[in-house]
Amino acid sequence: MQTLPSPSASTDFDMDDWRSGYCSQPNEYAYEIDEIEGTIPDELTGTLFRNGPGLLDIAGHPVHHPFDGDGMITAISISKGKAFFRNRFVRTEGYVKEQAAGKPLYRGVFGTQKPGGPFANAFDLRLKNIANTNVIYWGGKLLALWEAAEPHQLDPKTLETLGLDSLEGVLRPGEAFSAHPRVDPGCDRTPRLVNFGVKTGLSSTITLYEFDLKGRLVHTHQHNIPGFAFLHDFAITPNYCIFFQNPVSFSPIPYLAGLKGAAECIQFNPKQPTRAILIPRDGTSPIQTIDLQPCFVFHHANAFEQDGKLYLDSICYQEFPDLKGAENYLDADFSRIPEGQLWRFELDLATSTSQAECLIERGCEFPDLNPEHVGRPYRYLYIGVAHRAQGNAPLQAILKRDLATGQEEIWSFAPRGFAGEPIFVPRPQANAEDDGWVLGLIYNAERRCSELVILDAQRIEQGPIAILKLPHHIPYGLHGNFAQD
Ligand code: 3ON
Ligand code: FE
Repeated sequence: MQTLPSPSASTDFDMDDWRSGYCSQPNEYAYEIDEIEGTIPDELTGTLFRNGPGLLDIAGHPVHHPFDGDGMITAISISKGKAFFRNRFVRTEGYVKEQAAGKPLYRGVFGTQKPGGPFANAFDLRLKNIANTNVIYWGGKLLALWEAAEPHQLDPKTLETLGLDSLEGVLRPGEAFSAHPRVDPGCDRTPRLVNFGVKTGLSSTITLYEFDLKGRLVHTHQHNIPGFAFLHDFAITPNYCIFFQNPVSFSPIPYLAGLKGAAECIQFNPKQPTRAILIPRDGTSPIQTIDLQPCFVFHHANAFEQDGKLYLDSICYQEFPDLKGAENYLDADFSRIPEGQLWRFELDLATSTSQAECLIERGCEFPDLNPEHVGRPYRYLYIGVAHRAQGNAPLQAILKRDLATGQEEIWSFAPRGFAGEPIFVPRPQANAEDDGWVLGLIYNAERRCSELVILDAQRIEQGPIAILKLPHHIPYGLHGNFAQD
């Protein structure tokens, strides 16, 4: 095992190093990666697609929060031990117009404002679909996702933007489609893409969609739930879609008045429970709700049904992890922001009661698992973690947890490397759940460049088996997927 130095703010990372990963990357590249340390496994073939904010400024005006940055897709295609890199901005209407105008023309959900103060921003309630959160390949289409509007379709080879995509007329213009679809591997091996869209208000409407492999809608149903619901992600089992309704309220006056972004008007109410909402996938059985301890959840790792109970593994924050009043996200005081921790919830459907247990205390985000186990019992979880064992800090390591034994394996990129979402890719014809690789796009602050690292999922502690060194950086990203050839 690597020796992890004792936790202390000065040993695991330097603030300027961390900040430097949030520089804009305005360039678009296409080249074969020629600096490779180690060896790319021959059996690893396909394309890693990632999304995230590529610009942290609009023509020199900094965004207020990275989640407001224009979506940029990175694609790294791997075949026969070689790798080809490409990155391209999604040509959203907002990106195209702002780049032409040379100034911000829209407000961002996370607080970016147009120049000119509150007068210039008040009552401008248009949403700029920035297509920056996830990218999936499904039904022969590459789709860039942003949860508050419809997807953008891209050419999977060139990453050229083909336009907004209504999914064959399923979505109305501007209709929400979450950035966290789940692929149900299917009991009969016919996978389905399951996703939702939410329309918020005094009550909220959740629409569920299931698509077949060709991208055709096979099932949809709609449900109204009481109260404001900020639902970034969900989890599925063969029988349920599961949502966590965070205990938050929305006070939109500062947003309407041009003072704050919509997401900055969310307040956490620690005295209210978090509510698990279980929607049967048949679309007709009644919805069940179960109250849980108050916490804030963006992401779920997985869910499964076992012995009449429903288990859900989720990244929980003690409260909404906002910037705690920092003027600038680059000056965020990590010690004041709660860290995410992995909790397992056991939901008893017969009694509508729950129990919760913390599985990973170390600050963590961005879980992944073997895609064959989505919605089913599973043993191995991969997740980005902080280098230090306690407290909040940037993600600098990749952790694999054996949920059966509690054993953990870590590989850390500290002090100068910063991690994001690890992606597990099964080895073709694998027969063990962890037989495959873990891919991570790491920002190396020493070189001010990013690197794709490949780890053997059964030997995390041996470190990367290959490091693909890019001659430039990719700003810290959000989510992505590996499309196997
Ligand atoms: O009333 C609604 C309020 C609201 C917040 C209206 C709404 C639907 C427009 C809305 C919009 C929400 C949006 C657009 C959310 C987008 C979220 C996003 C882009 C990213 C979320 C990321 C979450 C996490 C946990 C990231 C973690 C990052 C790190 C650990 C560091 O890299
Ligand atoms: Fe997410």
